[in-house]
Amino acid sequence: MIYIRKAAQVVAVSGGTTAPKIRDDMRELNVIENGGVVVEGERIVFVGPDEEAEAYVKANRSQEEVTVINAEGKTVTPGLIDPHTHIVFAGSREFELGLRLQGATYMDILRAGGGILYSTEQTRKADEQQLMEETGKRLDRFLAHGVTTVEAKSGYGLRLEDELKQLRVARSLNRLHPVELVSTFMGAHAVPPEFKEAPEEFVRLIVEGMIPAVAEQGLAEYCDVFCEEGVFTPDQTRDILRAGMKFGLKPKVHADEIVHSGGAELAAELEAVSAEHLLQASEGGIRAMAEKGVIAVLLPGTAFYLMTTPADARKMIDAGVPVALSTDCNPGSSPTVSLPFIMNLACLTMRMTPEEALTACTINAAHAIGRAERIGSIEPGKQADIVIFDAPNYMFLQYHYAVNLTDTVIKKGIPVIAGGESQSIDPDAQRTACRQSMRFFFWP
Ligand code: IZC
Ligand code: ZN
Repeated sequence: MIYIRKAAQVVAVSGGTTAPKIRDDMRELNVIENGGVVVEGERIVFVGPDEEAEAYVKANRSQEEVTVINAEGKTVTPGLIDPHTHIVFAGSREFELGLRLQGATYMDILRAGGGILYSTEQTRKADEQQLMEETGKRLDRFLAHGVTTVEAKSGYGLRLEDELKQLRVARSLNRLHPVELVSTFMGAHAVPPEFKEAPEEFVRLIVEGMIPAVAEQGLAEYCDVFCEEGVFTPDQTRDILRAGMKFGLKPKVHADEIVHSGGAELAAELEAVSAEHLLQASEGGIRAMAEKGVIAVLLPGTAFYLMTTPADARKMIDAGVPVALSTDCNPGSSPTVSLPFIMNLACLTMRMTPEEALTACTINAAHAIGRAERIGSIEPGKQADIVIFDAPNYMFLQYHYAVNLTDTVIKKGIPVIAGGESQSIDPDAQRTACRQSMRFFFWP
């Protein structure tokens, strides 16, 4: 049993398990001042005022069996959830920053064979071991920033064997690393050079070859498409996502990021789980998303890094669209793992309130990856994914920018980071070769 005692605030973010929070409900965090949380095994069993938590502990266990975590002066939140990442890749693209500073756009670089296509070359060359090591390091850093679950998209293979390789790496890391991964097949991330003159052929390969193989091997839950001018058209996106749906892969769309192409409307038409980016989404698209309950996954870090204007979060929230936030962690347009920094940006560049930002990184993000029954809030019965921040209240997270205030992280009832340091829970579990270069690989 773990007893988190005397927290300055326990921010439960409760009340959003059955449906994502929208409008004013996004500001309802259900904060308990001087709160306590009790965890038994993998589950949260009590949350409330600290005196009641203490009474619960006394009534249910003898003192010796209880690990007490003193949270005086600190703030307890649900583990942060990142519902949109491209973390399984090899190599890096730091040289693109210089090109962009000289005036090249993200799309110029992609059209010239760089960008996603450069990362594809690197990822195709890498074996699973190398991808495990590079991705594992990123997961360590996510965890150190209070992120306990991430979605992970494929899309740097762009041919069957390498798409499967990326998805297998995500599956292995999900088993080995404390951070939980939720996989999305994104073979439609770019058209690879070998299909440059025949993009329709590539779409056919995705529909007839890749989707059935991914589904048959149970390697993904979602299917995503980069629906963008010069990448995949709305018609191609529709064909790919419909094919995915036939095989049980739930649809997501990279929509209206660089130009308006009707991605938000298409997401609504398909009743997609989420539409992501949405910088150029139309009013009609936003209304349609609200009607169909499509979650907007907004990525203000990408707008910041590409030096563009972010999505109109206020318009979406006012229209009743459920909003979630994400890093978009990827080697080109958003090389970061700091979801707390994304909350800063959400407030400062999109005028979301601190309350909305936290909701967007917890329960609404859980809905965007189909995990809201289990994670995203601190409520009895939910999995104990909990972060303690060195902050006297939740507003500190949005106020202190680009500072990592993560103090303690509990994943599935196990403290994996304490006092900002990683904890080796199971020293015996050092066997697998990939663990050697990683700080965390102890998952029992
Ligand atoms: O590698 O550039 N936008 N896909 C769509 C990305 C960014 C990832 C990348
Ligand atoms: Zn993306």
